Order: sequence, then structure tokens, then C-alpha cells
Amino acid sequence: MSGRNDMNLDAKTIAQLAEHLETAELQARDVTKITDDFPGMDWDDAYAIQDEIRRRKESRGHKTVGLKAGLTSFAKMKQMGVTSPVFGFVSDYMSRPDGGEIQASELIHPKVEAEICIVTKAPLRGPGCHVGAVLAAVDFVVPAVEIIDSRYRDFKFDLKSVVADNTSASRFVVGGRMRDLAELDLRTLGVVLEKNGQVVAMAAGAAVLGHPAAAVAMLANHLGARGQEIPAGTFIMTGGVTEAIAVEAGDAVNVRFQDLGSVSMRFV
Ligand code: 0L1
Ligand code: MG
Repeated sequence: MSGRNDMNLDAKTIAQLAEHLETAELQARDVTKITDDFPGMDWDDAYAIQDEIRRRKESRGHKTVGLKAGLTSFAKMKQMGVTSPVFGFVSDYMSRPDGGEIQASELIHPKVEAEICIVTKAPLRGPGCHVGAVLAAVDFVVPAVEIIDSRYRDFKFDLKSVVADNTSASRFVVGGRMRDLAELDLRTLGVVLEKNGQVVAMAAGAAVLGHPAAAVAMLANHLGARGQEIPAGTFIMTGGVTEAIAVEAGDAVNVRFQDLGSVSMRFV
């Protein structure tokens, strides 16, 4: 929880908006962006709504199994017309196996993103967290594909509405090949995203803020400002290296990560 008392929305409104957005997610039903009705909503309100969505899921027995940074690549920032990253979480029920199927009917308008991910072996706490501190805390690196699915109609939103909507978190597929950081250069690690056998996007890790570890440092500093830390053993998705690619039932996605193997899925 944010622990801040300078928010513009009261606790009842935050709880109502969390229920509204989580219901939209679980029923795969789109809604208008919440700042239309609450233009005074601030960043603390937005993260408080996201925290309440997380609390609701955990109270129903769903484990929070990872953290995510979003809008961290130059391509994604350009695609969405924004300049700063956002942070969210993923739950156990969002995970799908590599090579498996994803039910498009459970989603509104999914898009896929190729992400370089890390798992920590030591806690990370801001302020002052930097790439060096993150590298020292990396246990191993794994590839993943995130399936984002904004609950907002036609992906029409602003950043605060996106944060409240848990940064469009919806599904994710983690690849099975873990590697030691010392064997990799995350900046030059190439990623090729194929849809239905055709290359639709490609990039290298440096597309994410110059180094994917920078996204983790920003996450640690973001949490540190709220009195929280990234615990040891945390799976962290550092953000899509390319722009997000729209998918629908019938599509097959395969992402080739240099040195990390491939991650694939079919939308049915
Ligand atoms: O993972 C992400 O990049 C989150 C992006 C949030 C905005 C969107 O839905 O594209
Ligand atoms: Mg993402």
C-alpha cells in the first residue's frame, strides 16, 4: 500500500474503482478510462487502485508471482506517446506454459511483447538503486512474452488510468532457458518477434532504457519511495523491447531471444 495521505480520492472510491477495473479484466469487458470520471486522480491514487486490485486477488488466494516494468522501451514509449515507465505485477493465474495455447476469448484486445526478465537473489531497495546494484542482485536471466490487454476501450487511456489498471497485465509465458548474467550482454542481446512465421518486430536489449537492468533500478526506486523493496527471489519483467504487436485467435507467436532460446504460444 502506498502509505501516502496526500491522495485525491477517498478509500471508498479507490475500492470501487479497483472492483470496476478488476471486474472488467475478469469478464474481458472494456471500459472507458477512469480519469474521464475522476480527472483529479493523482499518481498515488492510481497506484493505490492497483494495490487494491492486488489485495483483492491475493485475498482470493492468487499469488503475486512477479513484478513488471512497462513502457520502458523507446519503441513502446513512441507507440504510446509517453516518456516515463510504469510498474505493475503479475499473478499466478496469468501464467501460461511455453508452447501452449492462450484463449483469446478470455481477453479483450491482446498484444504481445518480448521481454528480457531477471530473477533476483538479493533484495533491492531505492532510493539510489542503479544498474550496478541490480547486476549484483541478479540470480539469473530468463526470456518471456507478456500478453498485455488494456481494459480501456480501443487502448484509449492516459498513464494514470493505465497504472490503476495494473499496466494492462493479463498473461505471460516464461521461457525455459535460464542463463547466468555473466554469460550475457543484455544490451546487445537480440530479440526477433515472429507472428505466423513472419518477422514483425526486432530489437536488442538496449532498447529498454539503454540496459534492461535500468528498468529494475527504476522499479526499486519507485518502490523505495513508497517504503517498499524488491525482495530476493522476485521475477521481474523489464518491459517489451519492441512495440507491442496485436494478436487474435488463430495467431501463432514465436520470439527468438539470442542466447536465451525461443518462447512461443498459439492464440485459440
Ligand atoms: O507492459 C507494458 O508495457 C504496459 C503497457 C501499458 C500500456 C499498454 O497497454 O500498452
Ligand atoms: Mg510489458
